[in-house]
Amino acid sequence: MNTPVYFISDIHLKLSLDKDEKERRSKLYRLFDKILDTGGTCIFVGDLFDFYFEYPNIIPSSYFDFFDKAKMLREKGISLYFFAGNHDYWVGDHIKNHVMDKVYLNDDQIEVNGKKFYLTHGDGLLSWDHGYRLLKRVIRSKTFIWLFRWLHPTIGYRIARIISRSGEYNNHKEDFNEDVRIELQQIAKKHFENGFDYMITGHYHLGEMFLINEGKLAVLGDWFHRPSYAIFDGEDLELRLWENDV
Ligand SMILES: [Mn+2]
Repeated sequence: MNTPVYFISDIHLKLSLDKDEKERRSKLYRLFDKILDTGGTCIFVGDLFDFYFEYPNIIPSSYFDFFDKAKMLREKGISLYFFAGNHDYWVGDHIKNHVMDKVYLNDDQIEVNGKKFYLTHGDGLLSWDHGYRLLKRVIRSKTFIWLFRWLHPTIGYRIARIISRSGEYNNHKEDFNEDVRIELQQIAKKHFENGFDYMITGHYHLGEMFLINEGKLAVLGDWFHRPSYAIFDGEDLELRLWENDV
């Protein structure tokens, strides 16, 4: 895998292209310009799209500019990897065969320059998330997907617009975030004991990095307030704010 490796998550590209959305996208595309300069690899760690469900033979039009940019990156030798999130698990042939170099539907590991990364979008990870884990099993099941395919796309995407509004901001209370930090660090510690150097997760929209023993846990931020990303330059992992860097 070529370095530097960029890790970005929770961009939540919207289905409606209003003024705010265009501005958010232009920020992302300015980061893509930077990636074109440095070369390397770009890994999307879930919730790239606010909603993505691919019906056979149909591509959501709101994401066309992104698909163009992705194509340009790949033509210039940047590899794109995609880990599915809870908003965009339902990718199909278009994403798998035409947009990304590789798609991961589950947590996975990668190794770059001898460093081992544990990668996960992070949904359903926390010990108290029992209800969500059950829901996750259902909405990712073959039966659910089969049924959803039979909904007319107009209806399917209308439902999605309503449901996916929830993922917009990290408006959790600070004591909730503190519980999340503690638990994620415990999970990361176990991975580090098992030989991983880094753990990278999205979903919690924190934009924070934690040093745990010899390992680093990056809890990526979202792209609503203060866009950020993590970068592995071949030797070490760092969290960067978009505004300081582009
Ligand atoms: Mn998520």
